[in-house]
Amino acid sequence: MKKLNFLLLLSAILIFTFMNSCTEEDTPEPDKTEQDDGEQQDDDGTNGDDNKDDRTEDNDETDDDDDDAQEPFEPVIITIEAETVDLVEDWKLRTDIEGFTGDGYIIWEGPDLFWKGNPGGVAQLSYEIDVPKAGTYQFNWRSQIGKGDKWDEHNDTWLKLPDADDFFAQRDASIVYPEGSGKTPNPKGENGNGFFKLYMNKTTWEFTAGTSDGNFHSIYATFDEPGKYTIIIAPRSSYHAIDSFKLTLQK
Ligand SMILES: [Ca+2]
Ligand SMILES: [Ca+2]
Repeated sequence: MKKLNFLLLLSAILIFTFMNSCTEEDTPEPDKTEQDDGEQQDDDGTNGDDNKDDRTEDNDETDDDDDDAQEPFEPVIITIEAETVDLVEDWKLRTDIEGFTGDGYIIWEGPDLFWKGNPGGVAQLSYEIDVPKAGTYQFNWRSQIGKGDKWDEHNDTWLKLPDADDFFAQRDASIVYPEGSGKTPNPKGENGNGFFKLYMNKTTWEFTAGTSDGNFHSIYATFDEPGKYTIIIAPRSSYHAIDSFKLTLQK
């Protein structure tokens, strides 16, 4: 009898430990709206780090075989330092703001380029990435407002993944595509030539990026095959400091 009680207690402890080991879901970003060019606090519900769900087998031999064996999801995260490209025009490599990774961060020190037509048409930077596994990836960059502390200034840059099989932004059931992609609906605010305006609202380094003014949609790209793909960024707001990019495979 004592032994049975002991086993029950042990099982309870194991179950409790297992439940605690399951990681929390990302919390969605609350809304906060604003003025100016109409963006929104995103509060980065988007941290792309895939929670790994390490299920350890509990040792009690009492029972059940693994609830049926699905292929375990293997996380894939692709990171690229933003400064690993030949900079053109007024893009600068800087190291003044601490906490960057790699050799520094890039920042557009030319004029603001919003609402001038031809989105993404000026001073493009092009990166080749190696996608090891087909699927849909969330795109984030690690960036911050690089001048002043107004949350909606110096906070956005153009992004396009021209050869991805799909390039879209999503918030819950709402999916948007950039103008020029041939797909609709399009996000609120400026977009075009297949470029999204990616914004964030922090004055510290954060992995977060979204589009659609006042309605933060996270950014995704689907690659039907593994292989080489292209990321193009282009300046929109001056002094948006970008440290690195991250693409995280979605389950
Ligand atoms: Ca802005
Ligand atoms: Ca960097």
